[in-house]
Amino acid sequence: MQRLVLASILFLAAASNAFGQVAVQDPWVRATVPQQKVTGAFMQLTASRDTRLVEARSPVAQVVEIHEMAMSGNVMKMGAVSGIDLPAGRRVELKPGGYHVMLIDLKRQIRDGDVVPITLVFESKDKKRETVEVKAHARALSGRM
Ligand SMILES: [Cu+2]
Repeated sequence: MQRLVLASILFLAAASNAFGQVAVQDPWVRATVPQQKVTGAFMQLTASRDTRLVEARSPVAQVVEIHEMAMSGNVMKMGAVSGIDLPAGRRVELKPGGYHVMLIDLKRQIRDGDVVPITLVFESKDKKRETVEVKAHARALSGRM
């Protein structure tokens, strides 16, 4: 009996691992002022197996892109990337000044405290796709971006 219980626990652990490949921690969105048409979403991603963030969607924006911000000479530049590699077991941070999810052509103002749904699409090396829904909390923070 004891052994049977243990076996089913192990099975459950394996099953949840197989389905939830990517853990998303602390998703948040920078709140906007009226008329502002773009903002960024940030979070920490940890994949249990090698995968790649290839797409993001959100009902609050017409267009959602994956962006990278990096120094080019003395200038901070931002641009779309085709995806972000997530090596197994390594936490990858999307943060101001680095990788972020760019919400473009916002349909409404994002106020401090709002909850913004974001769908993340991951693709593994064997081209299998996994979708993860996150609820990002809007925070009003001053600063660039
Ligand atoms: Cu951007």
